[in-house]
Amino acid sequence: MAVATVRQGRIIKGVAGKYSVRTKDGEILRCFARGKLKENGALYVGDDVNVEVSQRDCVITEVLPRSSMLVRPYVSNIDGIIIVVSPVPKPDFLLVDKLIISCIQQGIDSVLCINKADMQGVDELYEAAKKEYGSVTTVLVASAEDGKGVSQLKEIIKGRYYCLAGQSAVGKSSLVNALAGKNVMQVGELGEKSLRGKHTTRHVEIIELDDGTRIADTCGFSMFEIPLFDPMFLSGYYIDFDKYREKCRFRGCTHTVEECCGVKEAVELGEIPRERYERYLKLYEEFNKRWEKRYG
Ligand SMILES: Nc1nc2c(ncn2[C@@H]2O[C@H](COP(=O)(O)OP(=O)(O)OP(=O)(O)O)[C@@H](O)[C@H]2O)c(=O)[nH]1
Ligand SMILES: [Mg+2]
Ligand SMILES: [Zn+2]
Repeated sequence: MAVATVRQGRIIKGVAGKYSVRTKDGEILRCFARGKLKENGALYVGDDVNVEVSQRDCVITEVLPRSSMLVRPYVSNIDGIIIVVSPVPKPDFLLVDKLIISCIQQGIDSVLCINKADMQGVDELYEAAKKEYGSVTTVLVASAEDGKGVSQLKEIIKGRYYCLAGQSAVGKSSLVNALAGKNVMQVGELGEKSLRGKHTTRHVEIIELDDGTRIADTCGFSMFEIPLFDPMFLSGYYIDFDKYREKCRFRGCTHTVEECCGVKEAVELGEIPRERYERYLKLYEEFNKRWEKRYG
């Protein structure tokens, strides 16, 4: 009987129960997963894994500890997220808020990329994004179409491992192609009726750039729930609220119904954008409802 050897590598692609694992010396192994690891959600693109290699097949037997992990998109061990929005489809800043919260939770970086700089409406979108997120993350404008901002983005993520995230058809795969300087990912079209995108990318895949940077292209999404925690702690993930917190009268102020709240005062003074604060209230409400129902 053939003896299996154990090799280590990183999952760079996963489609329908088959995984591509890249070993340290650059070989790509086509693998299946063993037993429990077959279950949905047990393996992530980006996972470092042990693979049993025999003459017959390659089987992933073990996942090594992860440094970070996201459920939307489904990736692990990333250093940061490139959050992509564009004038069309219509940007969803609540989704951006949630992605930034995920980054802070996971202790990873974020960059907000306004794509389709060649389109109308991008200046207004940049102004709005800069106002809302300028003190929270890096905001930059790019165009996968004409290359604007692509080298700046490449510089920000240089030598690290980032994933792209955002709605369908904002141009994530197009940006991957622009960053790679060649067409590695398939690009879709805008759905004519809804302008909501067609979900062209249906799997997660890691692309390695010529400077060693790695990026994961991911599937577009518009709905996403952050894993639940006590809503009391939600505002802690709004780092732009930090400097106003000390003016709150109550310790543990949630900045919702309390009197004498530094955050609410900052909203009134226009120092915290009202739209961002109102989305915070909405998310707080959502969390509260889920929290109350947490035991079923
Ligand atoms: N005008 C303009 N169009 C762009 C730009 N980048 C992407 N697009 C177009 O936007 C559409 C969607 O692009 P994709 O790259 O497939 O979008 P995606 O975010 O990967 O979409 P999913 O895979 O469905 O999540 C395509 O028609 C692209 O040609 C850009 O910078 N400018
Ligand atoms: Mg795509
Ligand atoms: Zn407060």
